[in-house]
Amino acid sequence: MLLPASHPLTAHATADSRLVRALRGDRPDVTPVWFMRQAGRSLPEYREVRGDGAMLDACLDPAIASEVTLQPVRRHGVDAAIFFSDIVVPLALAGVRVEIAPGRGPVFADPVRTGAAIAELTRIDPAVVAERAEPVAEAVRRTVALLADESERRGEPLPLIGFGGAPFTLAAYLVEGGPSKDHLAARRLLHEDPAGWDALLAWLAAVTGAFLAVQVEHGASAAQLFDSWAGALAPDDYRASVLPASRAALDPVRALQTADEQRIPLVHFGVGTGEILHDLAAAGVDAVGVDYRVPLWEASRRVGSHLTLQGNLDPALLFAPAPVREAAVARILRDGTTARAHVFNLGHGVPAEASPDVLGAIVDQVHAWRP
Ligand code: 1CP
Repeated sequence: MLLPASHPLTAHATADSRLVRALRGDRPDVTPVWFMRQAGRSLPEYREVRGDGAMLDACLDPAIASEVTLQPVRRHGVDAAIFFSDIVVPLALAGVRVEIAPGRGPVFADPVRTGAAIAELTRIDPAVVAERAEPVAEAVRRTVALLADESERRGEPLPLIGFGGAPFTLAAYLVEGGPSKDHLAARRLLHEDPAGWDALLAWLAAVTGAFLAVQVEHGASAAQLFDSWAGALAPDDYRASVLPASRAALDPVRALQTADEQRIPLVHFGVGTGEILHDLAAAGVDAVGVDYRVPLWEASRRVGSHLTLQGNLDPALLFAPAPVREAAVARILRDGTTARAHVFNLGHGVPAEASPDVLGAIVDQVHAWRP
């Protein structure tokens, strides 16, 4: 499908942004940097805008979602915004009963653990996600307009990153009914009812794929698939029972093309995925997000030289003395030169307790660095 000529990759020159260039394999003079979970939790201005309302209501309020998305861009000077939303938003749009419990995460009223529950869920047509996604579309449009103003002020194009949860990570919550440590309920279902599992993952792929596509159609210039908990799987199980659904989740974005025939850069990230980095790459993406457990030089060897790497400062280092943190950032920048291109990030999300000043200092250090 052809995107309108007003899409930022064409109209706002986000194709020339440091982030999009690096994701496509270029090495801009300045290494791009953004932080997973940069919006929200760690910022006092977020807590002010959010108030006491429910998290999912905030995600579906275009004024709140767009403002919160911009906050870290203004404060830290990062090279991209990531859309303020949550991986379970498309499930809520599909009519699944889900809430985000404060301090806990997504909680489902009706865990999906049996063949009957899977059959009932998958009767919902994933097309309803796109039909009900107007608040998401409007939030993206507003965000892109705010980013255009901010780009003008900074003299640097600023892309919006859209995102979605990968089918396995969504299943890890949906089958368990909420957050869990080892995602045993989902891993058990995979082996207990392989046919039901495949049906569930195919449905989740369609739902999250629709959510990703809406964000890109309305102005996101890149998209990241978060398979946060894929590291809990044995590599053979990941390849046989999960990877095909993750690839399918990205298909709706892969099918999009800008008016000047550009594809949308795709990133695939998971935690504890050292053993399956090569498989994450095989989902058909431009970049692989690496957590902090594997140094980038080793990740380059595992992924191959045809992809960009994103990562991978241990979030715990945000609390280290400045010289220790600076040495770690410098090492990651050096290790990043072993990949075809590098996008600096943390190895997982910004912890709620992180100091905003430390994030700003990291942005300055990355921007000042030259290979
Ligand atoms: O009220 C609040 O502020 C709730 C905290 C919160 C926020 C700010 C949650 C609950 N989600 C979010 C926003 C969010 N979630 C974003 C946009 C903000 C940004 O990145 O800057 C994104 C990208 C996510 C994605 C997300 N949600 C992931 C994948 C990334 C990751 O951290 O691994 C996952 C696993 C979730 C589930 C989730 N949502 C919220 C929490 C606390 C959790 C994790 C629960 C758990 O530990 O299992």
